[in-house]
Amino acid sequence: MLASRRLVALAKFLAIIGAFVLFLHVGVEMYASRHNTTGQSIYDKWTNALSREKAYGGGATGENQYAPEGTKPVKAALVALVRNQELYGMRKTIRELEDRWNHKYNYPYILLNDKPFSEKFKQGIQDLTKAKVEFGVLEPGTWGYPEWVDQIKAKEERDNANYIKGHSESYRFMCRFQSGFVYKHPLLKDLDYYWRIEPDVHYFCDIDYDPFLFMKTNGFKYGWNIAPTEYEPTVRTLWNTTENFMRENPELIPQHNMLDWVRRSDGTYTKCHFWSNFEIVDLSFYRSKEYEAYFEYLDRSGGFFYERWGDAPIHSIAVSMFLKKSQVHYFDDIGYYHPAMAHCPAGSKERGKCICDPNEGGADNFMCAKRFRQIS
Ligand SMILES: Nc1nc2c(ncn2[C@@H]2O[C@H](COP(=O)(O)OP(=O)(O)O)[C@@H](O)[C@H]2O)c(=O)[nH]1
Ligand SMILES: [Mg+2]
Repeated sequence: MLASRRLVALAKFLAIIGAFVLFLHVGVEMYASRHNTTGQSIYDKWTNALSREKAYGGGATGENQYAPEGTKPVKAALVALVRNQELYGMRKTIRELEDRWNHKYNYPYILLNDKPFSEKFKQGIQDLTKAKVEFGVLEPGTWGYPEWVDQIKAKEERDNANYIKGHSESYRFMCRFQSGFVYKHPLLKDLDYYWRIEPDVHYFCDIDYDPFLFMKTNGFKYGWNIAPTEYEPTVRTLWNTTENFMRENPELIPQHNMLDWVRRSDGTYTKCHFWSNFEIVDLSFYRSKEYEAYFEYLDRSGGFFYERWGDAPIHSIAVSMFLKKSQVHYFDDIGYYHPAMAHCPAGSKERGKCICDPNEGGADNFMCAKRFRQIS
């Protein structure tokens, strides 16, 4: 009798424990789905990840299509303009990019310099990767002043400039090169896409797919990651010059464009720009007659030297004039840092094993990122 009472008590105790465990499990599930910032269920995320793996080359390890020596699914490369003295900054960038992504994909690197690379630099980079690395010197005429620029006036601007890099002549050569010449360099002539990289940047998350193939498959022309506003004193007449260009070349501006991103309803310039130290681009965009005409027009005006026009606002205004929003992709899943600003993807713990704190990666909340999401 006593034994059977004890048995009943034990059964009740076990039932209570069982109910408690069940309750706890349901609670955890609810909490997890409520705190899933991507708004997807765990199942959705899993199936999306799987289909993305297949469509964009994820899980490519060991497949020939990404063998170091072989041709890749996309004619593409990681491209940097860099100086010999930036070897260790460049090594940091490439080490991280290899660890986070390229050890599986083996896309080649193309490094360019206005001076010949030292043997130490070349060896120091090639040691980091089994992918092909090519080193190139810039073509004559692509670094320096065009003949029509008044160099005395340019020097006056540098001497009086009160903004970051305002005193630098080489910085202006760099911005002009990145705006109108990098994609014409002979080492890039067979490329369809490039991913621009720089020394001393960070990639916070694993990237488990091929962004080049992703661009190609979706017909994207321009991919970006951080979008700040430009500092006014560096672009004092850029918008006026652009308005003149549009007025004089209306046939080059398609009706479906993205101008609302850079132009307010009252016609003024938002100064929104894609931070071009990270950009993944279908190079046919830069090689188009529209882009070329715009670059020529700006270059003729001398604003690279009489002000300090950056390649970022120029690329960005060109994107806004000539592309549709559906051709422009926000790589908000790529965690990225360039000195001064960072983007940490939402849901960074679950996605891509990021090492950044999404609460600190404020770039997603920048006015220009929001404006991009709002425009159609
Ligand atoms: N070869 C070479 N590369 C340069 C020169 N100036 C800048 N760069 C490169 O151009 C890119 C942008 O320059 P950076 O100083 O990072 O400009 P910021 O990102 O606007 O602050 C980096 O990859 C630099 O290594 C230069 O005079 N020569
Ligand atoms: Mg930089």
